[in-house]
Formats: sequence, C-alpha cells, structure tokens
Amino acid sequence: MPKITRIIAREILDSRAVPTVEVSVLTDSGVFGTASVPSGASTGKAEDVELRDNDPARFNGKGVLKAVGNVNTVLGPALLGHDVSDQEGIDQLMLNLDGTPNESRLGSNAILAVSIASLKAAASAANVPLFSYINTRYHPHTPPKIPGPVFNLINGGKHGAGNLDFQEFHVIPSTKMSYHDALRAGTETWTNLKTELIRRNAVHSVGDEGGFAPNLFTNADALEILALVIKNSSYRLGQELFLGLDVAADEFFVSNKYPIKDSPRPLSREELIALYVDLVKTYGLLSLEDPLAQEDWEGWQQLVAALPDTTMIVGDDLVSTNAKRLQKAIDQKSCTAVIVKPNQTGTITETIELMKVAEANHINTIVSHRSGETNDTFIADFAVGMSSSYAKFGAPDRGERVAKYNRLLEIEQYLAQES
Ligand code: 2PG
Ligand code: MG
Repeated sequence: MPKITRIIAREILDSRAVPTVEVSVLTDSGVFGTASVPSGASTGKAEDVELRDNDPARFNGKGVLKAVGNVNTVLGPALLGHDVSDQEGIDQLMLNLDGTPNESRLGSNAILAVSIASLKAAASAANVPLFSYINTRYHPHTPPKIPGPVFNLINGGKHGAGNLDFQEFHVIPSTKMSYHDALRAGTETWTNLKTELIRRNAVHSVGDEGGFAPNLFTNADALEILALVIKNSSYRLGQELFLGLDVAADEFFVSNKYPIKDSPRPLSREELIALYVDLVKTYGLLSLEDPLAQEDWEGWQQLVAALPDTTMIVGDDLVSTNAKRLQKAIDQKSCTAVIVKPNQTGTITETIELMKVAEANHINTIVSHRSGETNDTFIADFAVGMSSSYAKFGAPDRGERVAKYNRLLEIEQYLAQES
C-alpha cells in the first residue's frame, strides 16, 4: 500500500460563510485524497472540540489557521511514510499527538480532515469506489445499501429565522421505495410546500439546511402544513411518506423548562412528553430527535416508555457519536436510534466503533450532515458502505446538500449495474 508523502491543509469556506479545514493527503504512488469538514450550530456538550482562532480581526474570530497549522506542522510531519491504508494506526497516532480527551489541543477539525482524506486516498489506491472500499474493510458482512433519505423541509431553531422553536421538520419516505423514487418524493414535497407557503403569504426563504423558514404561529402548525401538503399530493401520509422532528431541545431549554410557542407558559419535562405523545398520535411521527435536554437521561427513558416503538427516539446531542454514551443510552433505554456525525468524535475509527455498538444492539443509525457544510460527499459513501439505515442531508435544494443526494443517485446506478 502507498505511503504518505505529504499532507497539506488549507482554510476554505463552508456553506454559512464560515472558515473550515480542507486537507489533501498525498502518497508515493501518486494517488491522493482530499476532504473538508463540516461544522454544527446546535452542538452537543460531549462533542469533540473544533479549533477556532478566536482572532477577532479575521472572520469574526472564526478563522481556522491554527487547525490548518496543526495539520501542516504537527500531524503531517508525524504521518510521513505511514501506510495510508492503516486507518486505525493513523487515527490513533493523531489522538496520541493531541493527547486530550476531546481533541482540544490540535482540533477535531484538523484531525477529522486528515482521517477522511487518508481513507479517500486508500480507496483510490485500491482502485475501487469509496463506498465499496468502506464496505469491504469495515462492514463486510452486509452488502452496501443506499440509506433512506431524511429530508429537512422546514428549518426552525438555530437554523431558521427565529420563528419556530423546533429545529427541523422532516419528511421521510418509506424505506420500501427505491432511492430515486424517495428523492423524487422528497423533492416534489419541497416544491409543493413552497407553493403552499406562497399561497398563504408565509415567508418562504430557506434556512441553513435548505428547508423553508416560514413565519408560522406554532411548531404544530409546521407539522400540520406538511401533513396537508402531503395529503394534497399523490403520496399517502403514513404509507409512502412519514413525518419526523429534530427538536434540538437544548437550544431552548432554560431554567429546567421548555418555553415553546405552542403553550402560553413554559412546559415542564412531563408536559413536553405529553405534547409529543399527542403529536405522535396525530401525525404518526416516525422519528423524534433530541426531544429533551441532553443531560436528562431519565426524561428520555420516560419518553421511550411512553411512545410506541414505531417512533424512533433519536439521540444526537445526547450521544454525540460517542460509543460510551451510546452504550449508556442503550443500557438505560434512553434512545432507540442514533445520529452519526464523524465531526462530533473526530476520527473515522471512532465513528465506526460507535456504529458497531449501534448495530450490535439493533439501534438504527442515521448518518448526518451538519448545518454548516461543504461540497464534500464523503458521508454519502460512508452511509452506503456502512449500510446505515438512514441519511440526513437537509433539503434537496442547496448545493452542499444536493451534492450528497446526487452522489447517492450515482452509487444507486453503480450498484444496479453490478447486480
Ligand atoms: C442536527 C444538525 C444537523 P447542527 O442537529 O442534527 O441537522 O444540526 O449541525 O447545527 O448541529
Ligand atoms: Mg440533531
């Protein structure tokens, strides 16, 4: 296998006009891999640390020249001559060099970019598509599978215009549909939703992930309008299309209460659970992500017990792609599905470790983008190679999201030709 001859990092922009890290890993055989990393807005407390310059004179303190410098002067030189296919060795060496429990010295943005770029270079060296390389190496017992897409069609919370408390309102096609039909269904629903918002004179500009950020009165209104748009289409709600939520409850949790537009006074944990029970009855929600504060393990447990198991209770901030936190959530029955975001944990090896824990415990995995994204399509290949149940890449309308949905179309065609 080729040896690493050079690692070069640079500062580029993400989809929110915020700097991020891009890295190229070069090898002695001429093959190379390039990767850039995303960045979240509603971050979990247990996520690894994204290193920012905090220099107010550049990009309002958001520059990443320190992380770029750490790749160019620390990680790169240390990895020279390393076998590019030794992913575990590369990742472990970087973690050792960092030496902190949360990658705060060198930065998870620096480390992850090297980790993914190395994996891409190794796949190129093996002369196989990235998803196929990932599958053969890390998930050989199950063939590559296109995940069910989760479309975020209405953006609220930190991704919207401050008008809705819940962060994401999802439309999720049935996994019985082929991927191209599912993409079509999500996209047609996005277009029909736009028409309906225009008809109502509601704001129809889009938020960070390409979903609309309308001026509706309550969070339940957003679900109601999605249900209506689907009912007026050729798709059947509850059969071909389902609804889901990423509440990102931590973003509005204050003084042990949840103030939301749906209630004149802030809700207690029990009252919010009761609201979810009602929403599940009315809309048959397929998934409920981060419904409660991330340290309220007991509340999550109560919610899992209160809802039918046809609704996935999804841990994002709760788990933060951390295998130990997932194990705790499983032991306590606090969630039934998990979000997988490589940049929460900083290396591909640790991300795969988390997915193995999920799989061993029959926990559905949802490979996810971040609200600040680049055009890197790595997570599409990763989701397929690891046979993830679902993939969440936002709405089908912003370039950085569309790139990933389109990559899945390309893989779908490739797999069809293979079989
Ligand atoms: C989430 C993500 C992605 P962010 O909460 O699931 O949709 O948002 O990247 O801002 O954490
Ligand atoms: Mg989330």
